[in-house]
Amino acid sequence: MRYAFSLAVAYPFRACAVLALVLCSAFVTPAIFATAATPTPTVDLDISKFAFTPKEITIAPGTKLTWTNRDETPHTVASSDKSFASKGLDTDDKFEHTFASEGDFNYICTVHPFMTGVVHVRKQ
Ligand SMILES: [Cu+2]
Repeated sequence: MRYAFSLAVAYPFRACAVLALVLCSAFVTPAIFATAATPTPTVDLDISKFAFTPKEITIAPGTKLTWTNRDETPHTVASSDKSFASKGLDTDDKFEHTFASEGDFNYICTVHPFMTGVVHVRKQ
């Protein structure tokens, strides 16, 4: 069930569809979960020289972004709408967030608020 939980976190709508399928099926097997799973698309971003790189990015819903701090200075990744926030990231620390739904997500480094970035989540 831990797998089902992570599926629900990463793909809430797909998880609902899978759940409906399970509830309707008299022949439930773990294979249903295995065939429903698709790899999560991932994109890597850098935090380097006091900037998010790329500063602006457009992704499809369900994409996971991973920020890596390449600076010697601690940084954070924190959205304006408080939908995600990292802890302080030391050198080479990573922060991941999966964007489930469409929208524009502005974020900053709370230590250096002049560091800004934006994620556009759009169906493609
Ligand atoms: Cu910073």
